[in-house]
Amino acid sequence: MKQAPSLLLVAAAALLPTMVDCHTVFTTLFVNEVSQGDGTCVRMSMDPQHCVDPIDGLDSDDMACGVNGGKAVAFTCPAPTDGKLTFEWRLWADAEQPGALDPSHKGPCAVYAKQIKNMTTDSAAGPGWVKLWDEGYDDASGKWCTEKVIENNGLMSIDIPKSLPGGDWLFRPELLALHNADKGDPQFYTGCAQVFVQSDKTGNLDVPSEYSVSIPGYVQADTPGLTFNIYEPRFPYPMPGPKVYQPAADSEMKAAVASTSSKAVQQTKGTIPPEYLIKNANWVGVEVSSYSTEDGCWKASEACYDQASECYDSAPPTGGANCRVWEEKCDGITAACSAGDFNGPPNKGKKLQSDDPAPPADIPGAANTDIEVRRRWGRRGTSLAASLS
Ligand SMILES: [Cu+2]
Repeated sequence: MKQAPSLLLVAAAALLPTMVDCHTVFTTLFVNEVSQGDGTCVRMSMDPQHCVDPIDGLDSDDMACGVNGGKAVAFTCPAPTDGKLTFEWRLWADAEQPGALDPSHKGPCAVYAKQIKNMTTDSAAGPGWVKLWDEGYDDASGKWCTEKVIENNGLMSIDIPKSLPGGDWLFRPELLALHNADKGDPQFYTGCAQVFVQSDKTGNLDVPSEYSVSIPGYVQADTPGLTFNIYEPRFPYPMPGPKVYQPAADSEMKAAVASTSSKAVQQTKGTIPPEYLIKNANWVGVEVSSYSTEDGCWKASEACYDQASECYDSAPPTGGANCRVWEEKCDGITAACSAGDFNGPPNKGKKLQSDDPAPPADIPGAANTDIEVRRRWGRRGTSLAASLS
């Protein structure tokens, strides 16, 4: 009888890592190495239990920007043309535990982008996606792209191509885990960042059809890169999706973008109010109205808690830590009202948050900067090796 419980414990312990360590979620955008804050300008699944799960179904609209990715978040982060975007992947959305991705999850990565006319009404799913960068298996280092992402503490960076017209864009980092691909279960992880590209170029990006795809629809269950057996690999790895969009090498695409106006297009929607006291993902707390009566005091207290509710309601799985900080401010107003201090609010206009949280680790350089070199000499290393042999 002594052995039975311990065997059960061993079995339970063996199950735990696959349940907990398994998946990943894109949580945080950095612009020129500055964190925009967890969840800020990021479309991610709002379900804390399942936000790290892979996309369910290659033909699902969730392939575009993940679960809940069809709905815009309130904020769109500005980024200069030619700026660097960095995407952070986490095993735990709220970083309760460290880690980006389980080492078993080997496979390629990519970043796609789509020009958006209206961030709140345009569909993320559908045509108009271009691939800005991808990487599969690197012969030189013997590493899959996902292994490099793990080494970079979940961070991957790209430069915004200079030729992209200014305005609203969705940037879509993608990881494809192939550990079960040989069993018909390729696992896609994605999400989207809402970015306003500050450029003096205007107009539509009108790329040749070979570069532009629909998501979902750009991969199928029998796409070679999705059935690839990483345990008995036959390289080169066939990268799924369209060719990478390489503006510098394709003059006809540059011509497709009008360069008429002399100054950058101004962002009018999705801006983060500069006067905010604290930010949590896509919510900001702004100071309550000043008051000098008992009635005004209680109204301010209520208005403050209303903002707290909005904060919690809008908080993605990265958490509501700053909602709690805001709630403490409301508690302060309430305490003052109870104590008969009807002139407020206390600490009027005081910032409750330092500007930007520090990055979790050194931010890697943009992965698409050497794309022109790779294109000339063999994009995935393997073709260079083949041409030399
Ligand atoms: Cu997984």
